[in-house]
Amino acid sequence: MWLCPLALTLILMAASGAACEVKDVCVGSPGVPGERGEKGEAGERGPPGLPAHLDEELQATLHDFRHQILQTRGALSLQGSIMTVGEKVFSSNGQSITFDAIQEACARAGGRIAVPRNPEENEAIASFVKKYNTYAYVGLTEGPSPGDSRYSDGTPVNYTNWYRGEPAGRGKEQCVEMYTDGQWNDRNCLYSRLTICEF
Ligand SMILES: *[C@@H]1O[C@H](CO)[C@@H](O)[C@H](O)[C@H]1NC(C)=O
Ligand SMILES: [Ca+2]
Repeated sequence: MWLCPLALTLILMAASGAACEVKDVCVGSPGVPGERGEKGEAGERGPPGLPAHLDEELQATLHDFRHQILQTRGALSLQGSIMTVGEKVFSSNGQSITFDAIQEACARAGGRIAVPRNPEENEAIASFVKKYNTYAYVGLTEGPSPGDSRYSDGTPVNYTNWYRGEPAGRGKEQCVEMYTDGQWNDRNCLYSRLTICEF
C-alpha cells in the first residue's frame, strides 16, 4: 500500500501527540471563498446595423416566413380546420367538454376559448357549430348581476347575439352556449359543449 508522506507525517504526529512545528506542513480545512470581483467595464459600442428595410438578408427571411405562414394557413383553411377573421384564427378539435375543460384545452394549445366580438367573428364560430352540429360554449360568463355578461378579463361585452327571450337564467345559468344558427343562450356551465378556441 502506498501512503503519501504528508498523510504519514500526520498519522505519526497524531500517534505521538506531537505539536505542529513551524517547519512542518500543517493542513487544515480550506478557507472561505473570497469576495466576488467587481464587474468589468462595458465594451465599446459596435458599428451601427443597416435599417431593417435595407437589410436584404432580414427581408429574405421575413419573406420566407410570410410565405410559409400563408401556405400553412391555406392548407388548413381548405380542410375547414381554421377560420381567419381579421387578426383572429378560430379552430375546433370537434370535442365536447365542460366550460372549464374547454378553457384549459384552449390554454394548453396556446389560445383562449373563442368569443365573438362582432358579427363576422360570430359567423366564423357558428360555422364550426354547424359543421359539428353541436352547440358550443363561447368565452363570456355572467357578471355580478344576472343577465350582465362579461369577457373573461371582466370587461363588459360590446356585442351580443341573444336568442329571443334570452338571457333568462336569472343567475342560475352563468355560461353562454351558441346554437347552430349562431344565436346565444345562457346556460349552466357543466354541460358538454363543443370546444372552439381562438388564437
Ligand atoms: C368590440 O371591441 C372589440 C375589441 O376592441 C372589437 O374587435 C370589436 O369589433 C368590437 N365590436 C363591435 C360590435 O363594435
Ligand atoms: Ca337560458
